Amino acid sequence: MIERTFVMIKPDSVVRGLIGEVLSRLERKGLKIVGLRLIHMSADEANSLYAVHKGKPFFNDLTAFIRSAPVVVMAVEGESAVAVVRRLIGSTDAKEATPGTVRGDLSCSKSMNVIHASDSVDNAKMELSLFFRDSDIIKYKRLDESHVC
Ligand code: FUP
Repeated sequence: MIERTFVMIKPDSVVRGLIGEVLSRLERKGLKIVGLRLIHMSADEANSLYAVHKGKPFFNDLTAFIRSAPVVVMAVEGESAVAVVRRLIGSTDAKEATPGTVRGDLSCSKSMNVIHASDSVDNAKMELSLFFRDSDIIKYKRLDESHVC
């Protein structure tokens, strides 16, 4: 089943010059970028994106970090895209993330962990709606679509 998920390249990756590296990993996996913007997240957007963590000890640091530099927000499509991207990015604490994953290869931090991706189809819908209107999503065919999944 083709799914659409929300992916964000976090401020640490942007200021480390890793946008291309992270995008490339998604593209090479066969995932299709159907929405893409470089933004400075507003306080309201940060609070909404991380609403599930409100009240936790790391919430204020998390929202401050996510607004400390630009982020790249993306809509990403592919076969079982939600689970595929989650496996590709690795576990939250990058120290423990499996080598070969984005976090496992590019970070050692639990907070500055390079990338965010939705953990369910429902959360993907909600997170995408914070940053993209339906009309922002671009439909096109990748030439390798019949070969990668
Ligand atoms: P993930 O889905 O892997 O991004 O992880 P969570 O939704 O559990 O956490 C969201 C973000 O909160 C993480 F990417 C980093 C931050 N966080 C901390 O800074 N400390 C924690 O103990 C847990 C999460």
